[in-house]
Amino acid sequence: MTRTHCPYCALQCGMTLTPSEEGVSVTPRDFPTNRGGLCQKGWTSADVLRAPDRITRPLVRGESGDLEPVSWDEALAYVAARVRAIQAAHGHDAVAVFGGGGLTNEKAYQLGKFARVALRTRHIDYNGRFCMSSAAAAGNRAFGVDRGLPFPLADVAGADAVLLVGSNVADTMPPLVQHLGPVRAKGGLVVVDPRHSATAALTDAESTGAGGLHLRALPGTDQVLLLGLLHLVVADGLADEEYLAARTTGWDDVRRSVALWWPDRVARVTGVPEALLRRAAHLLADASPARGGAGAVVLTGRGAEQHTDGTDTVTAAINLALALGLPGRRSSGYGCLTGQGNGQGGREHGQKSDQLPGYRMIDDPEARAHVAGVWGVDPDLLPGKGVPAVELLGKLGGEVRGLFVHGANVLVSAPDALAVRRRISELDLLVVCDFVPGETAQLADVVLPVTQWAEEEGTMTNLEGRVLRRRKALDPPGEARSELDILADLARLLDSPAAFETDPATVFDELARASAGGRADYSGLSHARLDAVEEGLFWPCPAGSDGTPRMFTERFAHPDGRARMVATTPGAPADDLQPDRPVYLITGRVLAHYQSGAQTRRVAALNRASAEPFVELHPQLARRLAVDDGDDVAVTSPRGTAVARARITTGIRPDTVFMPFHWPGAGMANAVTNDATDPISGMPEFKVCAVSVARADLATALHEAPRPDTEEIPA
Ligand SMILES: Nc1nc2c(c(=O)[nH]1)N[C@H]1C(S)=C(S)[C@@H](COP(=O)(O)OP(=O)(O)OC[C@H]3O[C@@H](n4cnc5c(=O)[nH]c(N)nc54)[C@H](O)[C@@H]3O)O[C@H]1N2
Ligand SMILES: Nc1nc2c(c(=O)[nH]1)N[C@H]1C(S)=C(S)[C@@H](COP(=O)(O)OP(=O)(O)OC[C@H]3O[C@@H](n4cnc5c(=O)[nH]c(N)nc54)[C@H](O)[C@@H]3O)O[C@H]1N2
Ligand code: SF4
Ligand SMILES: [Mo]
Repeated sequence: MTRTHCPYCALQCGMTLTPSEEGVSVTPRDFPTNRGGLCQKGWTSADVLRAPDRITRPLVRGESGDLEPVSWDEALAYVAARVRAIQAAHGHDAVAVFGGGGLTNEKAYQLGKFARVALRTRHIDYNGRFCMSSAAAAGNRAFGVDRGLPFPLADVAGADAVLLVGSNVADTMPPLVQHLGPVRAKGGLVVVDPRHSATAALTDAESTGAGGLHLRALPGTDQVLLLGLLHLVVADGLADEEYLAARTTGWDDVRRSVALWWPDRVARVTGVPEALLRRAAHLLADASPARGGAGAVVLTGRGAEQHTDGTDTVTAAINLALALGLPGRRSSGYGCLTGQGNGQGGREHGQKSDQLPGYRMIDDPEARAHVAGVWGVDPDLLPGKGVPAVELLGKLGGEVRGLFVHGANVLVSAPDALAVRRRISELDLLVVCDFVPGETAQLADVVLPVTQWAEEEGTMTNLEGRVLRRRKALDPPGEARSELDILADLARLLDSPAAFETDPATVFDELARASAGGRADYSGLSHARLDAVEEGLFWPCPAGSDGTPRMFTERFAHPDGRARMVATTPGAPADDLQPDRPVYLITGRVLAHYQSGAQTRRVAALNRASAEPFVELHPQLARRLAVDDGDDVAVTSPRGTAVARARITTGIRPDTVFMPFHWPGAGMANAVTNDATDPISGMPEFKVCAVSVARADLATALHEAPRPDTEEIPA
């Protein structure tokens, strides 16, 4: 019996693995986030361990153009030789690394070190840029530190009201819904979503008895809505002036800036009736401890964040929370619901283009000296700042000639993915480490097979900032190896001036030293210490500390101890409605599939639950387009077209269609999405762009729909 955690999302539900005939079987385990619950993906997660097309040998593209099995020595020697040749011709920065928020802390740390000292490239970034970067930027700006939830998830259950902006937890983190139970029973749940999502449905009176509020805002208007709520807080005298004076700076500016956003104007921009805005503002204010309530929590998800003004939208959410005096108070605060399994830890240990381990900035001389000291290299050898993910993908085939991919499937998940496919095919070298032949691996020159969650030791940091142990239950199949071994071998072949450890506990100890004194301080943690506690430990955890479940109770992380309020101005979608593209496309997730689907599309039970992509559209729009339920519908932008079956529902606004992004091929949502990014965080605007929508049989005459073909890979 092995006690570990689910391989997928940031809830990191506790599970026990028991040896079985097929390998291991999964049973849920009581852990503070899931309390014995698991979603369908967690229940079936062991199926991916035995995926029939699992990669078990290193593959190199041969003369025939096919990927052919070779020995590890051959594969790694080939990679090292190609890297040397590219760097000799084009410089160190011509080789780039693209990481992932699913990697363990140990792997994320080692990948950042590998890029900086073995490849000596400034070009490293990761898929967390698609996911967490706007909330991280806003958290750093306001609080001086970014931890998704600065309090344990269970605290939410003690609140009277929860405002959930652009998050569909009922599908994306089902066991989390338990923590909302008491709030729903009091009628305190407020959900902002253009769709009547499974989470919005939790506010239905029939579902709870009490009922909450669903604010069905126009896509991309969350910031206006939040400024409108803050306007009402000011106008109705609901702000916690004592807290604002004692614990924040910038309130005067922010107060003045929301004067413009009176309710009637906000109602016109967002489409949310004035009466609902007033009820939401008062519900939150009455729940705040300052006004005698049990607590109020403001949470954001990707619906609010994946916009070109995402950082400012999160800032507006934080300003609202601060005005009500919530952060650092009991059962109260602001939090962002981090998405990937190690979306939190993945952003702390050096995968970001501008950061070194422990959340240190790579252009800070003191930070460079500290980390270079741990690595045993000269600080001048470390490269400078790179560029965020979308910009990095834009350089492929140009300035960047070689790419290592660890834990992302950008051919399906990146915005404007057809353009990414074109650029990737221009590379001189693409090396993909993965355990299944995802769409990106299928294009690679070299595919290196790696271990999966249940085959490895390590740590993950969940959405609460809780560091927990991933444990090994079985051996990997064939010749699959840990990325820690692969990186160490490659570093040696590239004559790295620093040594690379391969034992996860030893790598963790090194990470802990590198993080010491940084914003995300892990120096008091070790595998042994984490093994001795049942429920993990929260960072910051400097040596001698027992960790920090609740942050900001006394002070914020800025040097003056105060939170910084910054006035913001809402932006419009970068690709806004046009006469010939009169509908908004929004994108997101379904319960049964995870991200690019590389893992979950390999699980039969999940394919049965959710077999194919679809387009959700309102009956009014469907009637106008002569579309029946189940018809193929083409959704088109200047980037490309996606064709998928119509699902007609009154749950969506008539001016908006929704598509999940889990599938490649004709129905790939990211053929259509826009790669414009937030200027502060670099996060792309996945959540909104303007499209034309038509029945596919009528549309193909108008647009030559580009249909990315899927290439075969040898088993
Ligand atoms: N089943 C499943 N669970 C997952 C994942 C998965 O792929 N599948 N991925 C994990 C990861 S990495 C992440 S980041 C999280 C994401 O978790 P969520 O943020 O909950 O997921 P999404 O479905 O991307 O977006 C949430 C909602 O935003 C709405 N939305 C779209 N546009 C807007 C808008 O302009 N404003 C507002 N307010 N809402 C809008 C959508 O209708 C959708 O219901 O889920 C994690 N859990
Ligand atoms: N249209 C649209 N697009 C989106 C989003 C959206 O809401 N709408 N959401 C975005 C978000 S929030 C995210 S997080 C991204 C995620 O999108 P991706 O980055 O594509 O994420 P995954 O599909 O999880 O891809 C992970 C890949 O890494 C492999 N893998 C898993 N663990 C490991 C490991 O330990 N080592 C290695 N080497 N490989 C591993 C898996 O098999 C898989 O092939 O998608 C983004 N794309
Ligand atoms: S909610 Fe997330 S962590 Fe929990 S079982 Fe589902 S995918 Fe796994
Ligand atoms: Mo994500």
